[in-house]
Amino acid sequence: MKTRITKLLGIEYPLIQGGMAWVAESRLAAAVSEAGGFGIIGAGAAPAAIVREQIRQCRAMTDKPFGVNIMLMNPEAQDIAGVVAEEGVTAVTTGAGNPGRYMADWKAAGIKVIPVVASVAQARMMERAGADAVVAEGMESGGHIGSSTTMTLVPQVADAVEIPVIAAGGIGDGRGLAAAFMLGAEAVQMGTRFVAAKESIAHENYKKKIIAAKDIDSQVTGMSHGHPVRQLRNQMTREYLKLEKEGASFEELEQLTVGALRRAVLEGDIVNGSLMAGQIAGLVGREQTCGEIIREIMEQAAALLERRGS
Ligand code: TUI
Repeated sequence: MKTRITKLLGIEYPLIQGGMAWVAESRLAAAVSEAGGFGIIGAGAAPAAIVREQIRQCRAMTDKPFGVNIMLMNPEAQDIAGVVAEEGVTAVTTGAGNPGRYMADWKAAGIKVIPVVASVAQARMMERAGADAVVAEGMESGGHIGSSTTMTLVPQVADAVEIPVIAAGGIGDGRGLAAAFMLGAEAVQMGTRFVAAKESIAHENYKKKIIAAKDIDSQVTGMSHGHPVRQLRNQMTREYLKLEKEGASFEELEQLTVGALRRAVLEGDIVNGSLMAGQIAGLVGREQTCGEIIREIMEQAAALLERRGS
């Protein structure tokens, strides 16, 4: 299953791991890359010095290509952008903003740039700015989301740009990968299934909640003030949505979510933490190694795509 993305990144399989804040540290990224996918260190809210350390740790664990995701709302984004250019990872993915101002430095350092987009307009803008590919991320995803579904977004982005498209949002097995290819994608990005991976540092409580989740167990908070975030339903999301319905201010609502992702990932706070996960959580049945996950998905997808071919 060789595509422009496997070629661009120098990887065996067209499968990249989402850059989940707090969860996607060097161990997870190295495990995904070792298994033939593309592992990504999620810089999240980390300071630049920590990101540098994570890159060096990852490099000590694998000689395969890997990348870094930069959440552009992070006040340290500029410093992290510099660290990435200095350390020279294979690719950068970006979320929650426009990476245009960093593009020239990354290109000069030979780094591939892959912005995550939630609309056709953003995809076009990133292509014009010099992006090598885009991740088209549907609202089935966990975390900060746009408003289009993967089914509608991916083919429209694939038609709108010449650069290759990676599909994300709602993909958790080989059927999802095969479907994404039918929509015009040349790789997929998966987050939720890797949160529950053996090599993920997410707290066991968080992993168990994903494994126990049903199809309708996620909720989107923050829609009213333009910051929609998908996470598993718990006391925090119920309280948030109640206050949001009553017209609470952004500042008041934010009190509930400050540090909530960290509490979920590191402390296993499943009551008041933010258990970011996509709608595909209901499909995640057990904790597996990244190698097992990737092999299973690729075998299933290959069988489906072969059957279609015949
Ligand atoms: O970034 C994400 N997902 C995320 S970031 C995140 S960290 C967080 N932590 C606590 C609370 C809230 C967030 C968790 N999940 N996905 C990629 C993505 N990027 N989706 C949508 C966008 C996006 C949004 C605006 C891309 C570009 C953009 O603006 C560009 C422009 O200038 O129009």
